[in-house]
Amino acid sequence: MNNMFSLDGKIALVTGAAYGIGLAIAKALAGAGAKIVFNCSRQETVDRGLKAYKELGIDAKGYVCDVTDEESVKNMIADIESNIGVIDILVNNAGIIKRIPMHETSVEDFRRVVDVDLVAPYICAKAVIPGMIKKGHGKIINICSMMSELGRETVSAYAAAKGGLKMLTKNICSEYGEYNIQCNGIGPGYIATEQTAPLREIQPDGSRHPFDRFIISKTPAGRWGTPEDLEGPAVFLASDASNFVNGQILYVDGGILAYIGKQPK
Ligand code: NAP
Ligand code: GCO
Repeated sequence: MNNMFSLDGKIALVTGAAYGIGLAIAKALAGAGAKIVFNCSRQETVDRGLKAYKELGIDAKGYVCDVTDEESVKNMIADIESNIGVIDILVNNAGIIKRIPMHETSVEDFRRVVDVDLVAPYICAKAVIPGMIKKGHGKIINICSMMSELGRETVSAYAAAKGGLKMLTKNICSEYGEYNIQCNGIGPGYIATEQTAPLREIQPDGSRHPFDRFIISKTPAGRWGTPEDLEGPAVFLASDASNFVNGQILYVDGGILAYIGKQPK
């Protein structure tokens, strides 16, 4: 039974995996046997990641590479292929968010979010697919969001990108399923990471942030998720256990998307 979740001998590239969700996913893939490669756009973040992997006893290789820069991504993939091996698993995790009312968002800011959260997963998938086709199999996991399904004030670019990423996932499945490549998404709910820290800040009077209380009331599990909540789903989607699962988004949200919300008292 355990064997179907084994990633022994597999090579996994997890983008933006220095901390938070990416680090937890990479840690889980390493625990199942995979060799971990990750990248961030800045050296200081790569160094932070290398320190975290060392503390976890994981021998990971880190690259400085901006995922929106196609040349840089191609060079990184070529280097991985010649020095480590052909990538079996790509996790498109690197992402950014800008919380600005849409009518005040500059076109530059909107484009940057779409570039990192949607165009970059296309660039990275495009770069690994030829190797996966030659190897005869591949797993691509796109980190989507609640905003792949829902909107809310101030996150128009992020919602547009993550909604697009859901459809890119289905299209990669449609185009490359015949090559034994499975492309699925993970849609994390509200996860306690640095990206969401401003939404959980304790108020000057010591009370919880209104958004924090709002999310807990919207989540049947009654809590924020943790990066570790994503570990099992990631191993499942990276392993042979999911070989006939393709084009799906697995929402790991404590039930948010299933729930209409509490009735007012
Ligand atoms: P995060 O703060 O969004 O971390 C992002 C990581 O991506 C950092 O290591 C960052 O390093 C890297 N990165 C950003 N832009 C990059 C670029 N252009 N090229 C390469 N690397 C880049 O962490 P997180 O909260 O764990 O989120 C991870 C993913 O999950 C994101 O896609 C996010 O949208 C998604 N997500 C998060 C939540 C949540 O509640 N936290 C929920 C759903 C989905 P550098 O700054 O050095 O580049
Ligand atoms: C926000 C949040 C979200 C989450 C996540 C939800 O401001 O609403 O940052 O977008 O990070 O993606 O799944």
